[in-house]
Amino acid sequence: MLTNSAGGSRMPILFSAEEFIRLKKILPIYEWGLRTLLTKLDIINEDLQKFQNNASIEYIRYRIKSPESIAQKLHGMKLELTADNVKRHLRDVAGIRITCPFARDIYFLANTIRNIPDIKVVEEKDYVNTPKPGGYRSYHLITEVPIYFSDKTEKVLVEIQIRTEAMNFWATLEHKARYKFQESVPQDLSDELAEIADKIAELDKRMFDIHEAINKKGNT
Ligand code: 0O2
Repeated sequence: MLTNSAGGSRMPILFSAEEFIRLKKILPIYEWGLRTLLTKLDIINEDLQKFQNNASIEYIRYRIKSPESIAQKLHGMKLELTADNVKRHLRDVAGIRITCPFARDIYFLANTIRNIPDIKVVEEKDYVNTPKPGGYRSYHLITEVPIYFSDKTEKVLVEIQIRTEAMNFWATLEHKARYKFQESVPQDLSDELAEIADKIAELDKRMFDIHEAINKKGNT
């Protein structure tokens, strides 16, 4: 049972038994898409670190959305809870989050991903330059990953979020607040979160300036 901080509870949103079986059958392809893309990103990261002295990737996290969370999302989109709707309407069942030191690295990595030959970027959202009204900052790419079988090729969508450590700190706390208050975060808290989001962006910028100054002075 999911509960909120006010001590209340909400009815769990569940797939029917039949649709749950269908969902279980389509989830492995998301897992394979995730693994395919993670392997590519791991190799890119190893090359960057070992041979290019480039620390643009701090760390990579990934997850397959849980059936409960998938059901919540479809419900929020006012869609019937079916495996077909998952395939048709959800773009973040498989998700990868890359955390990097500075905002500049975000654009470098987005470009690197765009250049992976068999990965197609089907959608991009730049919430770094254009944050969401609540203050959320992150760069989102929806990628289409081919999965090769013995007799066919299938394509699966994998979402990649790229953000700085500071953006991640903010997003994690804000996500927690939205979950706790079931999307209705009290105004004082959301105002404070929005204010802190701007401060975090300023902090990111100043830390980058210091990083550049260190590099410059180190070279003189
Ligand atoms: P979880 O647990 O992270 O999987 P859209 O606004 O729909 O046009 P967007 O934002 O790309 O486009 O898509 P969506 O589906 O709203 O959000 C996709 C994911 O981005 C979310 O997944 C979050 O991880 C993250 N995200 C988007 N907006 C916010 C935000 O305002 N705050 C935080 N903390 N995260 C956000 P889920 O399904 O919410 O959750």
